[in-house]
Amino acid sequence: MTSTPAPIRHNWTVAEAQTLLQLPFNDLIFQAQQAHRAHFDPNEVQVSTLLSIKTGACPEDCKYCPQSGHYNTGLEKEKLLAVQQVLAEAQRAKASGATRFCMGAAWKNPPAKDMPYLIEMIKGVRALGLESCMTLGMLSAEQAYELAEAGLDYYNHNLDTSPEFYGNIITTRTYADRLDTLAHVRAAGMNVCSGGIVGLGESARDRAAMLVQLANMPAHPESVPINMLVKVAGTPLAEADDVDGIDFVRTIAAAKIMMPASNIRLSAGREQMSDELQALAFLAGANSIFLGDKLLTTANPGVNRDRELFARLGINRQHNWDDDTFSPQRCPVKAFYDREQHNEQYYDAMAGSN
Ligand code: SAM
Ligand code: DTB
Ligand code: SF4
Repeated sequence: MTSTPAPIRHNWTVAEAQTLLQLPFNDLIFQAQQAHRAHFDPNEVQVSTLLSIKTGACPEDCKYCPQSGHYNTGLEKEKLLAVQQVLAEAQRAKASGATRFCMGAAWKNPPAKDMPYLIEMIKGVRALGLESCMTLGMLSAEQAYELAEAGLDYYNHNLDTSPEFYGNIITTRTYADRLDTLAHVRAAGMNVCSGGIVGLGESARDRAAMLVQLANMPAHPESVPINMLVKVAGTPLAEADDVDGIDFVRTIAAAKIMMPASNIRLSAGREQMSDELQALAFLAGANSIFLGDKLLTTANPGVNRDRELFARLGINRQHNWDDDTFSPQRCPVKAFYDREQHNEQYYDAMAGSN
């Protein structure tokens, strides 16, 4: 923490957010990085792993989603996974370096008959020493309390886009429904994870308006996923225009300036991004990712690519530096250090004062 935090605001206007998005890029990134450093270690990135615990045949019609039963995406449907199967995946995620395990289900809302299994999953994940997160669709106030009571740390429920553009993307559940679920999650005492998607065909004003909705909540979501649309064949958005990478990074930077104490997650879409674009997103204040070769149903960069990227950027060095996966080929800086340590001409300035 190197700079004094600006006060946390809950009174952003859409015009202000639009102004942020239009700043000269260098000014925007500098402001975002300053906001970030006031609250976080700039070289630390939180790592979560996702698992789809119930896949496909969703009654909702979200136009971006491969799991909606309204579109034919060729996805293999799966009923709710057995608790032991979920916990085996959680164990694997922990071994790969994740600290949070996020379980997603393609439901309108969780069926009452499945609540006991969900509760067992939460308890099992926490017993492994992982934070727990779920995204199960809409929740009633009672369901939110039941999940919180079981120990659920985070609930993810995205606003996805602006209130004005929302009806172009989803017709089976309203914006107000989403805000209600988020209020139930907050009232039950869980951490809120809520963000949206860039690339749905929305305007810059819509991106600004979505960020204002998130930033003007009585408390900012602790976690704000910013997804880049993953275009899936069979969905109505399969042929959507590509998102400009710089505009995507601008959205992350504005989110960070408006919600400086929140973790901004560089979420879906990383598989299609260059390492350089991801590095810019981290510079803009993104400090959380999903690790593992799959998101819910689509591809994510593998663990090795991410470890290599983290090594190149010096991210989470203290967690991973001694890991075997940092081979000399993958991490030239470490290779140089290892080699030069045995060279008597080499002076290691980091090693101390003598
Ligand atoms: N069914 C639950 C719900 O909608 O609340 C939880 C799972 S849903 C897949 C979680 C979020 O993933 C969505 O709100 C959306 O923001 C994101 N998402 C889904 N499909 C996506 C895609 N193709 N590209 C980017 N993000 C996507
Ligand atoms: C979020 O905002 N993104 C994640 C998580 N929350 C649940 C999901 C991304 C899903 C991408 C499409 C898929 O893999 O099915
Ligand atoms: Fe269902 Fe969630 Fe996909 Fe919408 S985003 S179709 S609610 S799984």
